Amino acid sequence: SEVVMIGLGYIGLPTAALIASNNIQVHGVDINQTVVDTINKGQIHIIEPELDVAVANAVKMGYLKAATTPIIAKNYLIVVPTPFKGKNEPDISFVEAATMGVIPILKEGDLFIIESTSPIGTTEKIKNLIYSERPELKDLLHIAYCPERVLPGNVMHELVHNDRVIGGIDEKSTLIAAQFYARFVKGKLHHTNAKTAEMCKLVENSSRDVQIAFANELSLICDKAGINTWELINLANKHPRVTILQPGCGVGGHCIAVDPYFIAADYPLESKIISAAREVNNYKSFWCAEKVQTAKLAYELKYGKKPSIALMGLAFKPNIDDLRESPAKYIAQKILHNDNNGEYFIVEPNISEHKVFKLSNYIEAASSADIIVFLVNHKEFKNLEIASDKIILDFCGSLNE
Ligand code: SAJ
Repeated sequence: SEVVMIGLGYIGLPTAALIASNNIQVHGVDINQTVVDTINKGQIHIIEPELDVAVANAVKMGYLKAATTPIIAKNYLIVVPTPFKGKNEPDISFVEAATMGVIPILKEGDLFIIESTSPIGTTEKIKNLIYSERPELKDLLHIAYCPERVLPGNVMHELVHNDRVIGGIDEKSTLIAAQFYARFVKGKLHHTNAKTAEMCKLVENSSRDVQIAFANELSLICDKAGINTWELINLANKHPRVTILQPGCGVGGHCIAVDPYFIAADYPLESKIISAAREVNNYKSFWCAEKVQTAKLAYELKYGKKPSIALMGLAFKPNIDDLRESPAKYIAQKILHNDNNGEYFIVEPNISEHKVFKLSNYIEAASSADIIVFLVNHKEFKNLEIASDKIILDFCGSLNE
């Protein structure tokens, strides 16, 4: 095989399929036997537009095969998760384990790439690990860090067209890694060193987190001041050098709410704004849940009966069906947990059923409930007709565009 791809998840599998679609032989590795079997049948275990066709074709043409162990290749890519251990400490043990798995088969001239989001200095650590196990290969491998930056929901397009940052442990490694990506990436390939590339990935997501935190902080101030946040932000953004993002019910997903901790854990004294942004964005979800609680009590006091409540949206962002690490789901769980005999309409137009929540149709929910809570700015909610006697809590600007 030409390429061994270790980790066949949300990034590894699409990347493997893309490389294979360029008639390059890819051997995919995953520790999960069910995932391996699914892929070898030409099927997929994750949801991502266009991925099903790409994998089916790659497997049918014989360019993509999956297994639980690696084989000898020329290029090795590590695309495994880097979760947390304890409280917000990044855990690179999957990257280390994946590396250990290929160390015995590495040979002179091979290219070894880490794509997993990693704390600063990880590539250097992994280099030392490899050379301590195989001292005879010292300086004979090409090792680089090349983060992915694709947007869930648009992965197959962005994998090809986004620019990439390529950071080798030396200039030759950077060059060889860039030549590899040039075979399937159309975006520009920017050369740097490994440390800068590692930090670049973390900074991109931290930057977005900080900017969203600013919008969320404004929304709290506006709520107290009696000002419409969306009108305010829209007006401020008319200034030629101001671009404020949108407030919401918190920040979710597996990257933006996670990566800033990778910087803050290693540089706690310096990461003041980065840490504060995490706090603001986490607090925003808690605040939204409290607001619903308050509205419910106010209704009970006024009408002497419990209101029915529609919770509009569960996904972690608009117009996708991904509920993982979703603040809207967290808020819904918190509200239902505090009130298990209330009448609720839980709405998520992008999925048909859920194992915990009984889902309702969004039009029916908006016409039946006494209190309507917009948690996610899905396109379906934009032109909803809502009777004037309803109480509306719009946390994501659904009614303001
Ligand atoms: N959000 C807001 N207000 C906004 C924009 C977003 O509240 O104005 C919220 C969303 O609702 C969501 C969260 O932020 O809960 C994150 O959504 P997102 O669309 O900003 O980002 P992700 O997590 O889907 O993907 C990000 C992207 N990074 C950047 O845009 C800098 C993507 O390019 C990365 O590849 C991905 O993280 C990753 O894998 O790291």
